[in-house]
Amino acid sequence: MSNLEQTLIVVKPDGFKKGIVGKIISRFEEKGFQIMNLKSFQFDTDTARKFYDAHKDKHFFNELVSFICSGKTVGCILEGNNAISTVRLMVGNTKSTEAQPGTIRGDFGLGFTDNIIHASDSAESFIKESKIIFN
Ligand code: FUP
Repeated sequence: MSNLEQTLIVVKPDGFKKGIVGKIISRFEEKGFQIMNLKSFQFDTDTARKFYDAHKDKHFFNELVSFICSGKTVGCILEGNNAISTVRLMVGNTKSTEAQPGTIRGDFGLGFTDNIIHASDSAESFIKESKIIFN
């Protein structure tokens, strides 16, 4: 049984600066996901605060907002079977140092706030986040 879903990924400024946008998106294509929308852009503070609204009361909120605004990013809507949970598996643990080799965070970085990629964690997050990025 297939469970067709869409999800959003954002390659963060560290991933963009490293020049691995193509490699990251390739992994999702090779897995079988289709690219439904793709956009290169830079967050402004207001948009970033909305995007990370779920974390607004956390001690790391300002650092998170300032990091995501620090350079260009690429947003991408992916579609495929179980997209939300499968893409999260491919992304790996939030702390890159603890992310399994073979995952994107496990293979491409060592950071925590600067952990290469964001991926929606639920259907509700996907709707909210994709509206913010793709209007
Ligand atoms: P994830 O869903 O894996 O991206 O992680 P979370 O939603 O838990 O966290 C959102 C972002 O906040 C992550 F990219 C990492 C960052 N973060 C910090 O910078 N410090 C913390 O203590 C926790 C999370």
